[in-house]
Amino acid sequence: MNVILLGPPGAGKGTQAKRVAQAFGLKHLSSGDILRAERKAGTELGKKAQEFMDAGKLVPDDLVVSMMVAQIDGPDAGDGVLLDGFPRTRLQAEALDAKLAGVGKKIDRVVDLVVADDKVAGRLMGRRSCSKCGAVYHVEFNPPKAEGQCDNGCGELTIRPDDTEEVVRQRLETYHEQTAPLTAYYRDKALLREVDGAKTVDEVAVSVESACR
Ligand code: G5P
Ligand code: MG
Repeated sequence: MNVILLGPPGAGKGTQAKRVAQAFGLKHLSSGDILRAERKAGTELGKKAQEFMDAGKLVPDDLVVSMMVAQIDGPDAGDGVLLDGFPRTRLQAEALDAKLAGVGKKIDRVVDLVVADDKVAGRLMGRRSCSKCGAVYHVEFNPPKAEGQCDNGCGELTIRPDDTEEVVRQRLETYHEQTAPLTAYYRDKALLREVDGAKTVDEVAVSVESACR
């Protein structure tokens, strides 16, 4: 099974993707996490992506498509992939369809996490992330056991550099202009299932898992 998790910045894609991937034995592929790892490693791709990410704009399609296609095709794809943050444009969605069709596969489900802009902004301002294990927390909604420390013993939690008020505003604008239209693309293919993402993490997880079945 191959699943796409759609939704605005801060909708909970990463949080839910970790759970769903484990529940269904899927490989979790987050384009944002992969780009951040490229930046950390100082690769050419990471350097090219940096200015777009810091400005809340999309990294150019050609760079992201080749990066993601290489991962989808990897030997460890398991029972399928769970795509988080990809595709984000019509061109990326079409490139993904073409890639999967070429290897006799397809997208089986697209789950859209629906959360209003004012709510996601509050989530992003309070998000704390572990740069070592990738765990994601929120100071109020999903706090770590010890303030500022990862529950998995990795040490200090960090604030993502694109979680500032100005960049969050730009990320939301980018989402509405370029990514939200993908819901129509997948609705037309009868793949889209909408989930109310404005509840607790556990409540949303139940709805996402049932939308995947
Ligand atoms: P990313 O990394 O893909 P975004 O902006 O799409 O970034 P982000 O910020 O990672 O998405 P998320 O994964 O949807 O958000 O949300 P999350 O991290 O799980 O949760 C956010 C907060 O809410 C956390 O504090 C969490 O605890 C809390 N929370 C989560 N779920 C719930 C819930 O159910 N209830 C409650 N109450 N709270 C919850 O992309 C970053 C950049 O990389 C580039 C772009 O520049 C982009 O801006 N990029 C791409 N560019 C081009 N094409 C692509 N395909 C690209 N992918 C990435
Ligand atoms: Mg994420």
